Amino acid sequence: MRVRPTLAIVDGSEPAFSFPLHVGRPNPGKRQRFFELANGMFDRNWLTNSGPLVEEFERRISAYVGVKHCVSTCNATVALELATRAADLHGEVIVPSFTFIATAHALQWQGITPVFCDIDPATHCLDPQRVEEMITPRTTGIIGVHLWGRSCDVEALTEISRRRNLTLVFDAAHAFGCSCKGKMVGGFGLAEVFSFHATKFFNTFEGGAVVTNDDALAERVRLMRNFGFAGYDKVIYIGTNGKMPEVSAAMGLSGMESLEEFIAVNRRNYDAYRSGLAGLPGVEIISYDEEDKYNFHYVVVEVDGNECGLERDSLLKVLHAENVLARRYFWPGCHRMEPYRSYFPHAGLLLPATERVSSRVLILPTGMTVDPGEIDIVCAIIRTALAQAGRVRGALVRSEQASVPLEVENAG
Ligand code: T4K
Repeated sequence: MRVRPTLAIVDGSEPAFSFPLHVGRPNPGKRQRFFELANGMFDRNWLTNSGPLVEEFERRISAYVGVKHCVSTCNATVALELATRAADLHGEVIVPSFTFIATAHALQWQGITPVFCDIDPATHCLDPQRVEEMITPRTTGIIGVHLWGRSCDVEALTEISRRRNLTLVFDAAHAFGCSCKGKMVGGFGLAEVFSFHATKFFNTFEGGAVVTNDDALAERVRLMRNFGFAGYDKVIYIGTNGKMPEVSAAMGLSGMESLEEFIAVNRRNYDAYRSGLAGLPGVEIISYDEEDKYNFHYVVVEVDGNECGLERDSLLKVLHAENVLARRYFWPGCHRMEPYRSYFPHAGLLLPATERVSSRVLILPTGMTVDPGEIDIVCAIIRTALAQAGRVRGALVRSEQASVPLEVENAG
């Protein structure tokens, strides 16, 4: 196992990487295939508004996921807005706070109150027992988030939503290509929403989709996505512009051809991190159940400062100094961001697991642009930092005293 003799933050040595190692680097698919598809688009001179590439992309996604309908969109945030609006969610909707801010914003944007619910610290997803406690007469729905591609407790949430007459929707932004108890994510609840943003393991530049087995919901989402048009000059619904353009579908169709390769590389990288960090007390990489399919898009590590000698944020500073741009997704939780922080200043009292987990989680770089040799170096940095925890803490105190603002202080 590789060891790093020095650390940039302690010894002032050169960073381990001369280039930034990002989380969320886009995965390049087959470039030639993309250009072929894009050329066809120019030949047809049909760029958006349900062109043949978008239609083919939607067919391919529905078949892959095993759902009746895929309605592609310009991004997942708009897809969430469309799905929740078409599902007639209103009043209060229960969501985790430990998610990307878009989950909450998609509701608030429509005047729906996101009610933040705590997570199960073992899964990082909604804790069904806590969900039950957050239901009020104003509650109309639940949005579960399959965080990191690990599915929510779908069974328990489905049971609660049926018993309490609530609509269940899933934010599956992280979970394209993942399964839950053998069934692909996409077919649960009334609808699920995928993100195909550039930073996702499979991307359409920007993009998303609402997938559902409900014919009426799919029809409403389709209408809403295109201003409510039901034909030339005929508007029958309130709508917006949520369409995916042809060029995004071209990217998606070419990416589909490399999907299994993307997943295999992510899996290889995950395994490399797992063995590189094995045996480090207080640094635990989240695990995936061998019985299901995962995309391994996020390499998520939980840092217990008491056990390993360095708090998560100190380790983050060490890594950033080495040009390893790890991220603190989704610190500090939606409830501690505006406008929710002002609306619900005491929400944190009901979110102890969210507060604890979000202060410990670190996301490490992976994807097609990261190889096991680089992962070996990242793991070596972490090992050295923990072995020299006292020196790292000293260096950080000195840098704070000298008021050298570290980039990470302003992050999040
Ligand atoms: N629900 C959940 C649970 C989500 O996680 C998300 C999005 C959504 C809903 C909404 O989906 P979309 O509406 O976006 O389809 C990024 C993504 O922008 C966001 O899509 C994603 N989740 C979130 C987890 O990550 P940021 O604020 O971290 O993005 P940014 O600009 O800092 O980029 C991350 C890193 O990626 C950078 O360090 C550099 C690298 N990068 C990024 C881009 C765009 C590249 O190397 N190349 C690129 O082209 O949110």
